[in-house]
Amino acid sequence: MKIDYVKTVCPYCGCGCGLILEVVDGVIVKTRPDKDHPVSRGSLCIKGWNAHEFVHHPDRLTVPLLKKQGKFYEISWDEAIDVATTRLRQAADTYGPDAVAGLSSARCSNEENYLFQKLIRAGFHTNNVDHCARLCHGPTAAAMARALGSGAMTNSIDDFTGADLVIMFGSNAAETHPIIMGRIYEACAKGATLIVVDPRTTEPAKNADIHLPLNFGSDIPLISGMIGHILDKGLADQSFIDEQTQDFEALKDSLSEWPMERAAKICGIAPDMIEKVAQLYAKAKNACVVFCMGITQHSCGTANVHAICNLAMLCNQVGRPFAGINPLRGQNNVQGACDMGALPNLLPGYQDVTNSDVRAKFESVWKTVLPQTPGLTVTEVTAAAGEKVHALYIMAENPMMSDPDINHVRERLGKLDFFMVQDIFMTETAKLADLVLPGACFAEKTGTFTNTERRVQLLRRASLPPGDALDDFTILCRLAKSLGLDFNYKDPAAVMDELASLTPIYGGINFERLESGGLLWPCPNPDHPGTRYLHKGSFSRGKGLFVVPEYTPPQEMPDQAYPLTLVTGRMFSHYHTGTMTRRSATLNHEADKPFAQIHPKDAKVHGISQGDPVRVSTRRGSIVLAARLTSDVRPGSLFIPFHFSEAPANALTHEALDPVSKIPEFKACAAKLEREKSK
Ligand SMILES: Nc1nc2c(c(=O)[nH]1)N[C@H]1C(S)=C(S)[C@@H](COP(=O)(O)OP(=O)(O)OC[C@H]3O[C@@H](n4cnc5c(=O)[nH]c(N)nc54)[C@H](O)[C@@H]3O)O[C@H]1N2
Ligand SMILES: Nc1nc2c(c(=O)[nH]1)N[C@H]1C(S)=C(S)[C@@H](COP(=O)(O)OP(=O)(O)OC[C@H]3O[C@@H](n4cnc5c(=O)[nH]c(N)nc54)[C@H](O)[C@@H]3O)O[C@H]1N2
Ligand code: SF4
Ligand SMILES: [Mo]
Repeated sequence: MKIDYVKTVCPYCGCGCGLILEVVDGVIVKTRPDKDHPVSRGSLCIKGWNAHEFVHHPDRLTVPLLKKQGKFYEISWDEAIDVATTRLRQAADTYGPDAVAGLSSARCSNEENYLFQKLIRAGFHTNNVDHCARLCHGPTAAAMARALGSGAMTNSIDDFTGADLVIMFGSNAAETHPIIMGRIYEACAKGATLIVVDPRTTEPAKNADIHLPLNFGSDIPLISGMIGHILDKGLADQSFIDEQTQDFEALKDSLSEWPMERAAKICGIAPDMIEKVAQLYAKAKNACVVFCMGITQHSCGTANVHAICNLAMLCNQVGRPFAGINPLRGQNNVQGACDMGALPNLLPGYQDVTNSDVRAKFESVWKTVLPQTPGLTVTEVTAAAGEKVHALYIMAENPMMSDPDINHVRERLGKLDFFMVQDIFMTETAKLADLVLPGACFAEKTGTFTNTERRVQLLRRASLPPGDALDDFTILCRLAKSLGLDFNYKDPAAVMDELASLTPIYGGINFERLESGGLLWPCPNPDHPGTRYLHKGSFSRGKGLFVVPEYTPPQEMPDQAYPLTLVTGRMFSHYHTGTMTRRSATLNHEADKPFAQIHPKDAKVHGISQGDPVRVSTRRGSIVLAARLTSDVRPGSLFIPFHFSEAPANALTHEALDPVSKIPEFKACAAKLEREKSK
């Protein structure tokens, strides 16, 4: 019997915890925490403790599959690569380069993301490449890059422990970033004040010093009320504003629109409470803002993030250890997928595709001519299926569960000439594909992930992929070579060397340096120790930019026919579209059925008791699930996690988009509730 212990990184959330996989004769039998890991320090959440459970699941895809007359047939890799090459080329030859689009993945490694966007850009001369960050922190990237010069967390995870005040907007980190929540509680134990802004009474809200249960989508009125009060009381840091920022006057002028009574009325929080929180934030020695999907997944998501940046700059609570603006990045490698340029307007390292010097640099190394106009976003790609886009390649995303209004998505994907999906399971999306390629999971590959604090970390292979499945790096190299590209990389380390040579923020990173705990970018050269916090002394863009946020309420408000507000989101033991966690016996045991959180008052109106089957409907669709009565949701609202394919929340959501970042409004639409009659 051979036993190995392999150190690697958790495949779920952006905390990026360290795992030790115990491997007996090639089979992973256990996951343990890594006590030496700088982020998780010997802890893990329930998903991390059970991260191995889906790996050897019998449902894993093991052979390439080709659909003929509606049925899948097993084929060889040679044939699969041949079909992919021919059909993708055919679409480009018939309709032009932009007829091809690719969705890359925040679940895959940096090296795989780098290769994916290079394959799409160099192979087809289109910038139609994007990934799920669009559905997540797209507004953060747009607003923080504009206001500060970088869309990343300005602090590192350890910084939370030194803050005097933490204010969390729309983040349920106890369930979604549990190890980071632990650090925030560590600060509280040392006396820090915790303020939670969330319409629901989440676990962080229950443990907070102050919970502001604001109305849905009303963060701009709340923050505007706070900013007005801070100015009235002379608590703004005027010398910081004068020296380090610009356009403050415009923001100041815009406040005439937000007298306290109006702000308070729209957000539903009493004026004295808004004033109290404003004073606490402005007077704190070091305050960290944390925010997540409650801020971004709105049709005014980008404006919401601008409001947060304004507040922090006004009070000089950014650019120091323990003080800053911190979007908690969701997926294990969503920071990395963005860093790698899996985005339609940016090449690796946030270098603009429209800049000819930037293109020239990549063209000389990639030996190609790059397209200069930005491509389509995730939400635009599906909308253009069958019109502008005729062939689509998805690596490790499951839009038939994660995009808004999936009935519409299904219809559109059906219009493609050619659709290929590379996944580890036969997902709801893969079922619609013409060609399905079996990839390998985190435990079966080497490479790097970049966590939410910009920490680049090594993944190490613990077991082999099942059957004929191949790791995504190998699949991408085979496909690229077949397309005539020069993808002769010896291994993922060689990809990192190329990307580091072209991407200044990763310039000093290589696999050897990552052996001991990882490096936080920017890390521009091989002697650089990495960067703990951003915007030291001045903002990355020069002066911090105040931008007046335009407030727009949610696009679909409750009315007579659909009187409730539906909020969708997450729960502790499951992850996203459930492909992995719902195949983990332990995690599924925690929650094996879809449910809706309903306030007892609303339940009473409809004669609903705990556990009853209920039907939730919107103008898009309708699902049946169990009632979970709780006063954690406000009367007049419902909360449904989107992890359950038997009652997919995205059958209900709508496609209202934030005009700047194109993120859908997952956090609010109008719904109705009925008790489902027993059959
Ligand atoms: N267990 C688990 N962890 C995960 C994930 C998972 O699927 N499962 N996914 C990962 C990913 S990719 C992401 S992006 C993160 C997301 O992590 P979070 O953003 O923390 O999770 P959500 O449940 O989407 O939403 C957070 C909160 O926003 C609140 N909210 C809704 N509307 C508003 C509003 O108008 N204003 C304010 N202030 N708050 C509002 C909701 O009530 C909810 O409690 O989690 C990551 N971690
Ligand atoms: N209603 C509603 N919808 C939402 C949200 C919400 O709050 N509410 N949140 C949105 C957010 S923030 C996000 S980030 C998205 C997430 O949306 P998705 O990215 O579509 O969701 P995942 O389930 O993470 O899908 C990842 C896929 O990759 C596969 N996979 C995992 N690892 C590997 C690998 O190494 N190789 C390969 N080839 N495949 C792999 C998994 O099996 C899975 O099918 O959902 C969005 N959708
Ligand atoms: S907190 Fe996130 S990274 Fe850490 S073990 Fe849990 S899911 Fe994995
Ligand atoms: Mo996300």
